[in-house]
Amino acid sequence: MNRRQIARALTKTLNASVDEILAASNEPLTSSAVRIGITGAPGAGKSSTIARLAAYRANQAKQLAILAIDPSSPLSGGSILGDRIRMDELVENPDIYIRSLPSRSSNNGLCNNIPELIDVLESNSFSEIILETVGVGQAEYAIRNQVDIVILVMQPESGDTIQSMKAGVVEMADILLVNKDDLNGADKVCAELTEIAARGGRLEGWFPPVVRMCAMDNKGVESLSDAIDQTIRWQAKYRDNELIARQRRRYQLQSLLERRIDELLDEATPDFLSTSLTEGFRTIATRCPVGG
Ligand SMILES: Nc1nc2c(ncn2[C@@H]2O[C@H](COP(=O)(O)OP(=O)(O)O)[C@@H](O)[C@H]2O)c(=O)[nH]1
Ligand SMILES: [Mg+2]
Repeated sequence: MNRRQIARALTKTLNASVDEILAASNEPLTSSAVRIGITGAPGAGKSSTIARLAAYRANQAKQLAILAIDPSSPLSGGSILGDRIRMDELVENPDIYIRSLPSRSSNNGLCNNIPELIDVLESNSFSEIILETVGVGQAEYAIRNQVDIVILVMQPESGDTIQSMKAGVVEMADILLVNKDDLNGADKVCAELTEIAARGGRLEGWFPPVVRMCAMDNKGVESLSDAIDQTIRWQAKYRDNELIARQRRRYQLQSLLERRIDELLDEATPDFLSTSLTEGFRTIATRCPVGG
């Protein structure tokens, strides 16, 4: 992999306007990259888990790209788990590419142009792409459309974690991961999650496995990796890929249109914002087209 070239392409895409994205868009790629989204509350252990998982899967002749959409992610530098996992180990791994992205300009916990950033990675023939997202707000819902496998990371600490999670967050995961298995309360969380998983996941017929892990001591990574392989096999057999492609396109269109409207509203004068609602709406709508 040519890291410098990938980094440059990602930066260009990250900063691209709607116009530039459209001008650069190609026909859908026929990529076989598996997209894995890792979500969960801050501190649950997403970054630590990714570090273990990436090292493990890179060992199986895979090339992995990691996008950490979390400004506080230690994946961008320094060390995770104190000094237990030196980030250098990952950074120096020839089969792993890591990039940390700001989430500043977005209101859903994802940054702009995520679908296009993933395209950049897919065209660089990674076998797997891992997205770490700040587990707040709408991020969980937004990544669902962009990844094949959603892994929700939870930790035992508070007994009421699951109850207090927004309805639907647990239900949309493909794999439920209980990290920090070394702490008290892991059994309880697992039992609760197993109950939820028995109702079925977001894809009909799929029952999310509940996996226990201790990223700190590098325990359970094999089970997590197996659960991922199991999910991949199941999806290859039963998932409606055309439906998935349409859902992704819909999300992509929606986010580009939202951005375009933002661009136009940013340019609007105070006068414009004092006109009637109907007139304002029509004016913005007719200005939406970009380019030639
Ligand atoms: N006890 C314990 N702590 C862990 C484990 N995994 C991660 N941590 C700690 O949990 C904190 C948050 O981890 P991090 O991976 O940054 O979580 P993120 O915010 O979800 O990405 C860090 O202080 C880690 O050292 C674990 O298996 N057991
Ligand atoms: Mg993190």
